[in-house]
Amino acid sequence: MSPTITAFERSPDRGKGLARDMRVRWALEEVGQTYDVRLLSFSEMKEPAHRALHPFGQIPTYEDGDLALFESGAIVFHIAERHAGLLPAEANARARAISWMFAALSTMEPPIVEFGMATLLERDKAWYEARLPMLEGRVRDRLRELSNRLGGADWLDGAFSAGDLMMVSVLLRLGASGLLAEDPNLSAYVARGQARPAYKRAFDAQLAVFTAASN
Ligand code: GTB
Repeated sequence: MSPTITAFERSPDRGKGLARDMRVRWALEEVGQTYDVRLLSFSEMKEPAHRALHPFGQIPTYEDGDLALFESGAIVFHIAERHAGLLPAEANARARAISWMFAALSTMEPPIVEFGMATLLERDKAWYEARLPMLEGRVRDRLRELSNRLGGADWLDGAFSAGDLMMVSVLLRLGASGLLAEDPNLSAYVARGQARPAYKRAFDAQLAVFTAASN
């Protein structure tokens, strides 16, 4: 049986692939695992039936037989552990790839989300203009450090891994800001991720949901 994930019935990003079901879809596509999607409205996400799966009433979740998971990082890690293709077999290389997953989620994503939320929700606040350079600076610092480590390599540590999948997913959130475009090396890294056939299949699938909901 295929696992079932949850996603927005109508994603606020209008199908740009920025909601966190996208990284789970991408991981499933990379390993060749078919999946079902249960679409949820914002109110359904807060109902007890969904909160039983996700304590914070969010997407994505993942159900496979007796197993129910929440948190996109835990879900992608689970998929990568259960299937070949997203984590190296050699123990040390595998541990390093997992480090990159954590780096994406706990070092890169927080300043990127904080910056994004400020530009979305705080533009009319008195403190916005004063706070923005600090938020941008934090993101730029991390991007520069990441870019230095990537250097001229295609991927963060050898072959493409779940670490790259997560890192590219997180960096994509900067798309509209122009901050990613300031770094051609990282822009090319993200473009390599987006060029993967599995990424394209996942992107098309989530876009089809938004398009259907808009018709
Ligand atoms: N840490 C959790 C994870 O990684 O799974 C975070 C999950 C999360 O934030 N889910 C969001 C959600 O369910 C959707 S992805 N929000 C509804 C709620 O909290 O009530 C976040 C998201 C939403 C919209 C855009 N966008 O429009 O660009 C991008 C990302």
